[in-house]
Amino acid sequence: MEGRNSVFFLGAENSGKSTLLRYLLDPKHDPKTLKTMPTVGVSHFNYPIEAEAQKGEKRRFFACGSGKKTATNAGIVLKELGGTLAQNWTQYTVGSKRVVFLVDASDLTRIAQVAFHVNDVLNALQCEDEDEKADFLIVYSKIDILDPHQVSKQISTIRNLLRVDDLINGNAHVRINEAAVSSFTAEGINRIANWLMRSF
Ligand SMILES: Nc1nc2c(ncn2[C@@H]2O[C@H](COP(=O)(O)OP(=O)(O)OP(=O)(O)O)[C@@H](O)[C@H]2O)c(=O)[nH]1
Ligand SMILES: [Mg+2]
Repeated sequence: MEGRNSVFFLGAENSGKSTLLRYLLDPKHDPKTLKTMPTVGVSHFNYPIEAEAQKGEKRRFFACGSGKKTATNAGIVLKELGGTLAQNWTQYTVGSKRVVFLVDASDLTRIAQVAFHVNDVLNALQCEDEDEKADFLIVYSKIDILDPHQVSKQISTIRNLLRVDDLINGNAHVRINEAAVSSFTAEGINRIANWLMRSF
């Protein structure tokens, strides 16, 4: 099975995956000055979650599936699948248990395509153990581009177009969470870091 301690980051081209990952890995870096190139294929990043965990509550890693939970000391691997790979995302994520899906909140032009891929990826998520759920985090990215007064309205529009409430109700095998984020202002970034810790 594809990476027990791995999390896939997906989203259309330009949705902000590489920028978010760089920020999560090194918050000292100013994302505004960071130049990213479109990701070709898959990028792997090691996330030092143990160090994070030591700051707060103690966490351990558990492998999902075998019925018996196993602690491991390994960190987690964050894997970005470039937007150009969209047609093949599920070949990578099938059977995986953790996905972060970025939706550019400032760009509704590709929302129909995004909705298609969200459904596709959700259907491919599963856990070997029927009692365990997979985790899927929808990230509404680049909220700094929006007028602050319009953020919740825009997110509500995107939620309706993606039918997020139906997805939550219709996918009993997946725990779906949401976060509105800007990698430029760091707004919402903690939600992602906390989700990463919680989902292991
Ligand atoms: N304003 C703003 N721009 C952002 C944010 N995150 C990323 N960007 C910009 O969006 C562009 C694309 O960002 P990337 O992180 O490379 O996008 P990606 O999703 O990795 O794209 P692919 O690898 O091609 O699939 C870059 O110019 C970033 O600087 C954000 O939170 N706010
Ligand atoms: Mg990228």
